[in-house]
Amino acid sequence: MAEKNSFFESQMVQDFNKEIEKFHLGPLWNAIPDLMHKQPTPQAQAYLWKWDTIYRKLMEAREIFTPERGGERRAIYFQNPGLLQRQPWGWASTTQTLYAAVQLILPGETAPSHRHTQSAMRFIMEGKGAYTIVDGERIYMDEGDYLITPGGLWHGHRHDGDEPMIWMDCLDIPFVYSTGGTFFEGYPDNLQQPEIPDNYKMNRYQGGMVRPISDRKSSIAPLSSYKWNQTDAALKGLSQYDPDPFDGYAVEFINPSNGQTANYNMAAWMQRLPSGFHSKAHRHTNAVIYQVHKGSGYTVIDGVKFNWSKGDFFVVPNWALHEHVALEDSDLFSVSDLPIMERQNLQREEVYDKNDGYQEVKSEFEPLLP
Ligand code: GTQ
Repeated sequence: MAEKNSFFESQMVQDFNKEIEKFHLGPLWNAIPDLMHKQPTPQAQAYLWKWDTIYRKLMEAREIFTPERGGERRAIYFQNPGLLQRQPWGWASTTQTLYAAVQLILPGETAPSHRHTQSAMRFIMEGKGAYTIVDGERIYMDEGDYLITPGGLWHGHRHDGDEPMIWMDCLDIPFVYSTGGTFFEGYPDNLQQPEIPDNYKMNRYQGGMVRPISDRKSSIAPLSSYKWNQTDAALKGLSQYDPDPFDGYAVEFINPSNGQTANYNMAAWMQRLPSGFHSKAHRHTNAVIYQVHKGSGYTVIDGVKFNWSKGDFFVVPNWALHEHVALEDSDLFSVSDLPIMERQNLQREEVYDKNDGYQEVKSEFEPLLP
């Protein structure tokens, strides 16, 4: 090996590497260890943002930025510190493939309609009275609701209620960016007006497990909003029995016409961890962004303890060992790039088999506070 290294470091090889660079050519012998490491080494890091910090900054943004002034949404996104250095275009995403943000809309505000090739989802954290209009359907949003905005559909938001509303956005922005497939278009006339009855899609799917016969071949999910009371009912039913050893009681938001994930590139889950639950550790290729909807506890990620409580966001990067511990009854919302990994045949999973399946905690993450 020493011989090999000295060969690569020899003047002859180094000079040649430099020489071909002038012609925009690159030597594979230099690149391969970085390009093809033995297992995933994502630049995205395990990280956690405290709700206190997020909330404080949203309240500051409230004074500084308005959708009227900026013609855009008041959203603050999560910049993974590991990706900051990497992105030459000056912004960092939350994981390698996904972008997540919190969005604040105040009574009387309008977020103008637009459409883009990226797919979006929203998870409603606080407030009521705002609606989104997606592809001409007005959908009212309440706490705990999960909504999808498939790529290419017009969407804008409006708040006619009387208290601030905050939700989580997640989009496949970095993934679409890396493919070069980005298109974006503003709606010509501020907010697209409803073109079909309010809550039309939800009304067509009241039965839950039956689909209208016209939807046998739907590819875009024919349901746009997944109400909290149904998610909660599903979790209550599930939690009468044994939990999944890694994820507790967990359900996935699906496209009811074909059983696939509701959003083409993003899998969204709600998982319920009863007080005292301690999952076994495992790792998988897909990276996950968590939002603590309820409760408190901690997650051990590659030996580091991340304490979480209601409102916090945290990232489990690709291939990082992780296990969850609930200190009170907790609900974790999460979104991941599982469908991307599965479709590319990149998904792998590995159970941690040492120490009864629990990691040794080596240190504790120190979150940045406002
Ligand atoms: O609300 O439509 O955080 O288009 C990023 C892009 C939110 C939205 C984001 C978007 C939106």
